Amino acid sequence: MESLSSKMNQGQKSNEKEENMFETKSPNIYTEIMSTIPGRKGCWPVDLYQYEGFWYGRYTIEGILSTQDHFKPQPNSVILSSAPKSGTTWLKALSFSIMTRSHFDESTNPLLTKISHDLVPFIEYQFLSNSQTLDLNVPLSATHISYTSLPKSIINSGCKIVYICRDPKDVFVSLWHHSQKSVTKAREDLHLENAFMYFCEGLSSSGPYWDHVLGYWRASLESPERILFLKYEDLMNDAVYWVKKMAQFMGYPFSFEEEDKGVVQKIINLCSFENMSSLEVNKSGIAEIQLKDMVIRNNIFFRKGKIRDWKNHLTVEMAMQLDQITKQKLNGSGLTLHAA
Ligand code: PAP
Repeated sequence: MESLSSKMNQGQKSNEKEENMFETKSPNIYTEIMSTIPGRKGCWPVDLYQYEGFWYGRYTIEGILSTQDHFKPQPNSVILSSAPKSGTTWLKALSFSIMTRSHFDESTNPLLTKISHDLVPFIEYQFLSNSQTLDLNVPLSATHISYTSLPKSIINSGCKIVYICRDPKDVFVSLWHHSQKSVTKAREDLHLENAFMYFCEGLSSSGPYWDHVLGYWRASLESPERILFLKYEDLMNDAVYWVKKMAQFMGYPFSFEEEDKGVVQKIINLCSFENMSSLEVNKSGIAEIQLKDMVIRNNIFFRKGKIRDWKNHLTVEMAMQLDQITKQKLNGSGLTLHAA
């Protein structure tokens, strides 16, 4: 980790072959397979295709196929997983800060000049992006892939997974806003009511949302030492407890001395929505990682960062309908997904 700071600052990528997690970077061979996969066009800004029971954009599926064939985690890798709009950007920032805190403080952290998505790559997009290798000095990566479609190498390696979920009502509202300023083609004509219908049907990126959550929930019950299951709302309500829990789980526990010095709170403050969304890089920056030459503006990942913003967008009937689906889907699982 000695070279981490200079590498981050210079934006260099390692050339050492053994550091390359991937054997190849060519998703083109999967294009043919895509033609056999059922799709639903014209709903969201990105047309969705169903793969192993979950809906994804076409490039995501090509990335998943390639990842399933080639991804090789390091034994100490930590994979951050979520369905979109559940708290991914925040989880990446917190995890990165926890792991690298002996190298950076709150005034030197690379998060001050890079969005967390550029520091913690998605494994399924790595093959599609312009970058050749991952900087593996920080053994962190992320994914929106469902538990059942994760590369076997992740399951078999026993590397740790941190999963985050969120009240589906807030996920939906966040997703809908995202669709209005999408990285591909904004869908200003996508009315909230129509998007709501698709979401309830399970038709959303990495959806059905509930199935995505349940896959990781059940796996976390079976292997709690391997999968830490978090809720956005818990993290918001008691960040100190959950950040300490994350650090412990990831193998980077805070020492008493660090706790006395307020390191936990400093990380929480650094990664807070208020701080992150006020940084120039996140207000007007463009993500370095490029997917098929799409230009991704960092500010699309920062909107309100609040619990229960759904109250400003959903009718009482819509909220009840979504809660009813959530109740039915999670019935008997021991999991609840409401903001307390
Ligand atoms: P992604 O899966 O596409 O990367 P993700 O980060 O999961 O997106 O979701 C974005 C949501 O997280 C936004 O929620 P909102 O639309 O309800 O506001 C965004 O504002 C919120 N978010 C981003 N960063 C933070 C943060 N540091 N703390 C809390 N919430 C955050």
